[in-house]
Amino acid sequence: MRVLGLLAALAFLAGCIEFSDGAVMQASATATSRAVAVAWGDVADRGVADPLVVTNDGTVVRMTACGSGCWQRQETVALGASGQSIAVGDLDGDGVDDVVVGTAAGVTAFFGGAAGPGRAAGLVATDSAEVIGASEPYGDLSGGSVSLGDLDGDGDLDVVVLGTSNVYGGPVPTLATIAGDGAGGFGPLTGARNEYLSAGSSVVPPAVGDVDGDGADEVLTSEGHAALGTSYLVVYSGLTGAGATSIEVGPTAAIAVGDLDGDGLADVAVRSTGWTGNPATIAFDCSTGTSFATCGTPVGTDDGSTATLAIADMDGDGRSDVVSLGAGTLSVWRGAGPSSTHAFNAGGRSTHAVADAKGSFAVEPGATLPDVLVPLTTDGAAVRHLDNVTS
Ligand SMILES: [Ca+2]
Ligand SMILES: [Ca+2]
Ligand SMILES: [Ca+2]
Ligand SMILES: [Ca+2]
Repeated sequence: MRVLGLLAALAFLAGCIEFSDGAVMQASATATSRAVAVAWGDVADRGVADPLVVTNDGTVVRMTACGSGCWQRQETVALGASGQSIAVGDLDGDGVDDVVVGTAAGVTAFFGGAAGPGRAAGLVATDSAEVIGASEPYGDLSGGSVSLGDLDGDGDLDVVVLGTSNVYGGPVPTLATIAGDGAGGFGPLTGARNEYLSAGSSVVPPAVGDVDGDGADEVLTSEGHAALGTSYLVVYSGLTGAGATSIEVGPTAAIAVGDLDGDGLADVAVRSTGWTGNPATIAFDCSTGTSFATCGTPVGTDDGSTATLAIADMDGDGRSDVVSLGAGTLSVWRGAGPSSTHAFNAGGRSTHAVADAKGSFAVEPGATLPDVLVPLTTDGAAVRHLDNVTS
């Protein structure tokens, strides 16, 4: 029995996270339309997270499965400007997913719902609210990146925007934080972090998580000036907006937040595009509550310069895994779990080629074996569905 158990354990550890290529979904009938951002959300209160695709020609499209692996356009909402980013969460407290969409002209929330009197199911243009408008800190802030988290710890989701402002002969990278009131309204955040980042900054989309366990989320950014040739992971307090430089992470980076070591505190995976003479690397840094400590070394590195990152449990074993997309390859570093306090041991790297990948992706929420959506560079706002067939 003991031998069989050991063999079973070895087989488990040696296993890969496997994907099968699902259908390519076309979010637009227009050939020149391109998918620029994707997410999953149960915005129609169906009990199923549907793919949501943001397009460069100003739409957000909800796709639904139509059998035998096909996908159909269920609804299309006009944004009024080129789409750039999307985040999903319940913003009005009705238990149904809502979305925040960033465009070249601003940031708007669309509230999800089932079909009802005078209202279609899902996202509808009339059931929406401007997130940053009149109260916008810096004029015409675009929504290049949007994230949701509870920055002030009051239980309601707040909004983090990394966009651009047309000031000082801009565009200038600008970080802004906006309070959600839990009822679909938005306003100034106590302790807001609103600032221009230096022109020429290398900035990546912020991640949001509670790294110190105080019940309020922090905002984690990677910032650096081209002249420095490097970047720093900066952690901003959601409560006060105060920033602290934590880790030098190399030139430009992608960051993801999640609990790598199982202690309940949000940890961070950071991807650098390469120090001088060195290849691109991913580093795992685990929160100790007051600082970060290196907590594992990934086996192998991807080789893309446009990689994005996520932390999610991809094989349903209850341990966080790290997902990266770069140079047409989706990589998953399977978390083997903590071996000691603040240690994340990657259990090996699984890879899956994704032809024509554009560089971002979205992991299905709530699934034991989450599927992945990858925007493609091809016609008709194409998005590849990757079916998680890990066994
Ligand atoms: Ca809602
Ligand atoms: Ca809040
Ligand atoms: Ca916190
Ligand atoms: Ca896992």
